Amino acid sequence: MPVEALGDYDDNNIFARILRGEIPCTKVHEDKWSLAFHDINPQAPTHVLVIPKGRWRSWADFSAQAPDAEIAGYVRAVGRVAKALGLEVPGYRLLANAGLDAHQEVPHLHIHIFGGKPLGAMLS
Ligand code: IU
Repeated sequence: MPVEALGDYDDNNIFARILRGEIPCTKVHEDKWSLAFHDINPQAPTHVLVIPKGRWRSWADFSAQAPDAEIAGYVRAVGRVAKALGLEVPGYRLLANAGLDAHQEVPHLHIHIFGGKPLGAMLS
């Protein structure tokens, strides 16, 4: 089910639990600001999620309220992960679902990295 209207951050959402090490993940990168791991239900040959370590529900609160250093650290991490996955030259797609209409399911900001095949046009 997609998340409902924005509310308080839920410290028990699945990605918060992954960040605390309570639930395992297949980690591909970790730094001061971010954690990246393979999506459990991949929609492309490479499908990785990059999440910030801060308590942000979605792109909406993160982009408006996160300190500049955290935004820079997280955004740079997404690029580094895509490059480390070997996707920079063939190309890749980034996606961040924010809120109900976008069908955001986990209420902790995550950017999807898709790649590993020609992805075709988006949105219909
Ligand atoms: P969305 O943008 O919130 O719709 O995407 C959530 C993603 O989180 C989705 O691709 C799930 O497969 C993925 N995911 C995961 O990798 N591990 C989990 O334990 C759960 C969801 I729950």
